[in-house]
Formats: sequence, C-alpha cells, structure tokens
Amino acid sequence: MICVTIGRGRHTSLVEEWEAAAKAGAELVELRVDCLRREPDLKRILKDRPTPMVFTIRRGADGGMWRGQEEKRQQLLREAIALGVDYVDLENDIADKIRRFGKTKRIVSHHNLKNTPIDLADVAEQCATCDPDVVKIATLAHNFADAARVLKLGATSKRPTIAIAMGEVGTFTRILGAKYGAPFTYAGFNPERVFAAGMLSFPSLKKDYFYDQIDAQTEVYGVVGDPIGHSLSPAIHNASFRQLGLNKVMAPFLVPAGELETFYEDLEWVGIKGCSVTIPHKVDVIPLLQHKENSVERTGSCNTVALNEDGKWTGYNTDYRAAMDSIEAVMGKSEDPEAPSPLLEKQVLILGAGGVARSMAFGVARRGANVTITNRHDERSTSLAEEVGCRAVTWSMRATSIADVVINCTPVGMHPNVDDTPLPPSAFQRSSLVVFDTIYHPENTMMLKLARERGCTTLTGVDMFVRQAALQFKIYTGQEAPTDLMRSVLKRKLGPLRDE
Ligand code: SKM
Repeated sequence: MICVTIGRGRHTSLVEEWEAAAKAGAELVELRVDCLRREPDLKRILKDRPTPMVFTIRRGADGGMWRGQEEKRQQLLREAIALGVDYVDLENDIADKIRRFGKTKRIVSHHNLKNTPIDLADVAEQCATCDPDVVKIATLAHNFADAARVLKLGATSKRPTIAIAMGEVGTFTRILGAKYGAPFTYAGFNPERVFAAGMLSFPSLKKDYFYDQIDAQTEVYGVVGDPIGHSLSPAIHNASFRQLGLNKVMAPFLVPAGELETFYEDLEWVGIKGCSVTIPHKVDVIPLLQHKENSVERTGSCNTVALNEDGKWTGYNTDYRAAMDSIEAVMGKSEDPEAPSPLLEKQVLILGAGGVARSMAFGVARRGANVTITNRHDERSTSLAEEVGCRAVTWSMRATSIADVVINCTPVGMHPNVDDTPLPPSAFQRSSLVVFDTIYHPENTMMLKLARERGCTTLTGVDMFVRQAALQFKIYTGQEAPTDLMRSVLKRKLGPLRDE
C-alpha cells in the first residue's frame, strides 16, 4: 500500500488536500500535523476522515516542523489516539511514554538525518521493544552501500518494517520495500511540498512503478547511472512489463563514478536480474562482466547487463544498433540491403568521448564516414580517436569543425540544465547539416532548437531511446517490446513527441 504524506500550514488546506488525495485514489494518508502554523485543532481535522490515516507530529530534530513544547506534542499524540486514528507515529525515544489504546496501531519510528549507522539492526531491535505494530527506520544514505544495508534490514526483519534510505541514492528502497514485506511506503502528493529527499510522488509510484503490484515474486531490474533522476527507463520498461503481464519492476540506482564495483557486489543480493547502464558507467562496467556480446567487444561500451542462461553477467550494447538505425533512417537509408550506407564518406563530428560517443564513433566509422571526435578533456577524445582510427580536435575548435553530420553524445543540455548547448548558434550555418542529439530528456534540446531555427535536419534522442530500450526489453524478457506503448509513456512524460 502507498501512504500519501500531506502537510499544510492551515487547517482548511490540510483537510482539502486530504480530500483531494482520497479522490486521487489514496488508500492511506499520513497527516503531518507538525506543518500547521497554529495550534493543532485535532477535533476539527479528524472530524470527517476521507481515508484511513497515519497521525504524525515530526520534531525539528527528525526533519519535521514542530517547534512547540515536547510535552504539548506528546499530549497531542495521546489525544489523536483517543480520537481513534488508525496509526500513530511515535519516535523510538518517546514511544514508551505513550500507551497503547483502542484500535490505533503504533508505528515506532527512528530517523537519522545525518547518516546510516552501522548498528542499524540494534536500532531496529530497540524500536521493537516499544510495542510496535510497525517499525519504521529512515536514515540518510550517502552511497549505494548504505541504502542496500537499509533495504537488507527491512528484508530480514521478522516484524513488519518500513526501512527507508533517505536521499536520492535510496529511492530504490522506497520501491523495493514492497518486495520484501514493507507494510507500506510513503509518497508525496503536492509537488510543491517535498517531505524527504528521494521520496517519489504518488502518481509516479503508481504509474511509473506499479507499486501496488510488486510482491515477493517480482523480479528486479535496474537502471544505474549518475545522474539518474531524469531517466525514463523505469517508466517505459515498467509499463511494458505490466502490459505483457510480467511480474517485473525496474528501479533507479544512483551510483556515482568509482562506486560501480560496490553496486555489483550487491546486485545478486538485491535480486537484480538485469540492468540498463547509463552515464558515466558504460565503459567502467566492462571489467565487471563475465561475458561480452560482440557489440560490446566492438565498441568498448556497454549499456545493458543481464544474467544469461548460464547465470553469467553478460554485457550488451543496444545503443549501437539503435543509434545506427536512427541516424541511417533520417539520412534516407535505401531499402536495398546491398546499397551503401548514407553515412558513406560523410564528415561526422562527434561531441563527447564517453560510452555513447564510442558506440557512435565505431558505428559511423564502420559505415564509411570520416569521423572527428571532440571532448572537453582532450586526452579522452585523442585516445578514443586513436582506437577508432579517426581524427580528434580540441573542444575550442568544435564550432568550426562541422561538416555534414554532428552528433551530441555529451550530457550538455540534459534535464535539468535545459538552457545549455554544447555548440553555439554560429555552428549551424549550413542548412544541409544533420544534427543529432542523443539526449531524450528533454526531447527538444537547446542545441536542436538552434539547429532547427537555421533550417538543419534534426534528429532527437527519443527515437534512439525507444529503439535501445526495445532491444533491452527483448534481452530482459525474451519478448518483443510494445514500442507504441513505450512512445505513449514518453509522450505522457515529455509532452507531445516531435514527429506527431
Ligand atoms: O543507453 C541508454 C540506457 O540504456 C538508459 C538510459 C536512461 O535510462 O536514461 C539512457 C541511455 O544511456
């Protein structure tokens, strides 16, 4: 079950928002009474209850807004119990002072806003001595290993436990708790009020993760990268899994460069069967693989990892085929399989030298294009150019090196930095230029807008994104991806797509 958290400064707004949450389908609502600016009038708030509820008055030290006397707070908690609220949230250091009464269930909670302590199990044990119906542990995770420990705590606990790693790095604990028996997870409702870092919204948990359908049998997939909040892989894969009746879920894993190995150590424990890999891990993931498909060998880049039939972690590069198919389609590839690629002898400038740039560079070079690579860090473009057997130019020369096709493989212009462009307007003087941005979020990046204004042919990252995801879906499930559904989910998330 999803528990929708709401908190407002005014009594009337709190009651209105509770009604709105009920209308939107919330089955359980947490009232953060600490957000009220005036003294809480519980009889007024609890008069009509549109849904079952959790009553919470969070102290400042635990991330809440309660600034009144502690005595008063505990008095309000007792009053709420006397008024028969469904759940009351009691911090583990005061829970013993508040007696069980009536049907109200006790959530004994512990918050740590600084870190995830090593003695997490002891903290949970202490909570268990306070007569809980549910134990709730919420700690700040600084890295994947912290968050994985939190998930493990919930998974191994003998009593109903909600174990949440706060921070974006812990978002997956808010989703996968359902697999490991958490009685519920918390979600945001009002986009203007964020109660905890990494908390997902109610619509996102329902529509992007199908949270209500996750159970102990659900198979877990991931998308791993840094940043990861923008990734629409979970939304399109989860919608596709559910459309085909597959009990699978994809969760986001925020793993910074240098921490991929730790992530891999816990992959099997978390029960991950496959993983989409994005910036900055497409090259660094390769030494961790047990088996590589040809496209990975050829390009030195990997965007998909899955357990093969022999139980070996196998790497694939679905970007490679997706990119070549997208670019050849926009350049007018002939139906005749014998016909040369439209990329033959074209001058192609590639911006970036990471995983996607590698796939592009090897792919277009193989199709007979003359490739030039440029990157902010010269040594990376020079070294990739040597591997591919092509030219590199310095980043400062990029605007004057453009010939027939330019492909952006850097994250410049990606959400949320949507006003950035890797090339200035002066780079798009020739209307015969083909400009391809591999970024899909947003679809119409600043670079593409500038290029289109000057009459260039443009190709957005959406087409490539759907193609690479469809190939991944086949690897993960053995079934053809519902690409129309993938597109319609992207449309819901990004607004109307360009070719519509
Ligand atoms: O290659 C893809 C990757 O599979 C997933 C992704 C994403 O979720 O943003 C982007 C590309 O790097």
